[in-house]
Amino acid sequence: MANPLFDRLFARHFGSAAPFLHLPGGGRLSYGDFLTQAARFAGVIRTVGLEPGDRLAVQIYKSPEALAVYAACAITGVIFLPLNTAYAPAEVSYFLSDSGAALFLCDPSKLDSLTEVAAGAGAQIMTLGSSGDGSFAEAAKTEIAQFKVADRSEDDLAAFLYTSGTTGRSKGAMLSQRNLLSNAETLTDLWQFSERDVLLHALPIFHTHGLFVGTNVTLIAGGAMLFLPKFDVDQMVANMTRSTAMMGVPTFYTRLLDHPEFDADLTQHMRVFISGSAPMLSETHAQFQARTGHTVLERYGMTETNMNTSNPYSGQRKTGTVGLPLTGVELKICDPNTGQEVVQGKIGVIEVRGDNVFQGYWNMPEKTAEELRGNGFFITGDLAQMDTDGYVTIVGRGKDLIISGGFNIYPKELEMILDDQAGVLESAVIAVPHADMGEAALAILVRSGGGPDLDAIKAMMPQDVARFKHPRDYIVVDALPRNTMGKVQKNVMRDRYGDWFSKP
Ligand code: MLC
Ligand code: AMP
Repeated sequence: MANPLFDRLFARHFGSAAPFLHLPGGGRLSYGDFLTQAARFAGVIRTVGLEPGDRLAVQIYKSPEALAVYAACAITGVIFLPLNTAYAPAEVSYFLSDSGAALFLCDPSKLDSLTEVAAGAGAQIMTLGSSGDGSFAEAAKTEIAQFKVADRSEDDLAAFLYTSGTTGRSKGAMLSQRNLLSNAETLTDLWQFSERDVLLHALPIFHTHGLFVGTNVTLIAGGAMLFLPKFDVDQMVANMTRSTAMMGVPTFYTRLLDHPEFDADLTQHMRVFISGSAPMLSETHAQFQARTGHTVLERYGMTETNMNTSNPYSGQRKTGTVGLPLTGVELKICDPNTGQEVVQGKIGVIEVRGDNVFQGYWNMPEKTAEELRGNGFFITGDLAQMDTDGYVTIVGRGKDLIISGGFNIYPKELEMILDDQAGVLESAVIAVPHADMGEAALAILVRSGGGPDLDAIKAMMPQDVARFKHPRDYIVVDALPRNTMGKVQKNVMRDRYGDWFSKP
């Protein structure tokens, strides 16, 4: 039986006493023990009736057990669908129904609020807590830890990751085993990860960065992770000397730079610091270099494509760029209107093709066709230029998207809700620079009649929308700026309110 994802990420670690996860309290979990747990979880997945190709959705807090569910999906050939733990029940409901998830795992504390949601979507519900508690973990205790590995090929789907769109409706990006494996193997080689590495891991494991980059690279290299439940700057500093490598979003780096104990001594043994998911400011690069002597290695990726480009490990790291296309990734910079490649040095939209590029959006052939060309190139929506050495610099986004602390916020999703509120004629949500999060959402509301009741709006939002998406502030105006064609000019508002979050 073949199963490339299991064979290349997990199989050789079976029975190994080598450390896989170091825990902040000082405990550690070997590869062998981790896989034994995963094999038991695989048993439960089969016992409750899931077959290869079925979807298992999880909204659980980061823990070794949560990661073992990912491994259990690889063993059983079930498609892993991790959800942001911040999503509200209404959002979870959509993901479960849209994906047709057969099983949903949630934290025991959320069982009451999510039971109906799962039932409404036709999914079974079980619980898995961050200390290994819950009905799923209980059921696993009676399963035998045997490796009945499902027969799968590289073309089979391994994961769905939902990503919102400019229309406001989330789309399930279908990732095949080949998508994940090709990218992780390329990155392991490029960044020279080995069994000697300990990755300081504070990212969530429901997104590409923490799951497919951080975890898969570690598994392929046979290294270990210092597995923190979430980013906490004191914990990062406390665990830095136990690690050899770190991956993070730019907010991790700015917060570390604000910590008084973060200096060259603390980081001198570190092999590499990698940043991505959002642009790192030149001043952050410069401060990091001045403080630690390390040049942050910046790379660029997407949910739909895994990683596309990276600065080199050994060659020149050009700060302000996202580096060179990865081996096996074809990258073109194209005219957004014609799709033709622009002349070298000109700005255009990045298009990429390769084994890293996803298989399309689940049940959305029209959306897939809009972004994934028939010839295999994916239109990223990121605006960039390439220098004469082939390094790519991202200069902006063609898509209306806010990236806040590495999480995506789609203005359209918020605008649709805000437009419906009493006293609001229309709304625009824009990205405004924010010292901590890079960008934050600012809502501009056009008053109708007596105007909106902002307190009522703020009170209404949490039921439907995850908190990280909520606008950080609201402004009420008489009209939005429009061009002569009547189109709302978000660029004018971004200029006008650009210092909103930095004003004293
Ligand atoms: C938390 N909050 C955020 C937020 N994170 N608000 C806006 N943007 C964010 N990213 C809000 C919470 O809702 C809460 O609001 C308050 O901040 C405190 O919550 P917290 O959980 O204590 O926040 P904190 O620990 O400070 O989290 C910030 C963070 C985290 C930056 C550490 O967001 C994070 O880990 N981001 C990483 C995201 C990531 O992995 N991206 C990769 C995507 S993959 P309130 O109102 O309740 O106080 C991808 C492809 C690629 O992009 O290239 O990698
Ligand atoms: P997501 O859809 O969450 O995967 O976010 C992907 C988007 O993050 C990309 O399309 C880019 O806009 C952005 N991104 C990722 N890495 C970088 C980077 N290093 N610099 C600038 N933007 C980035």
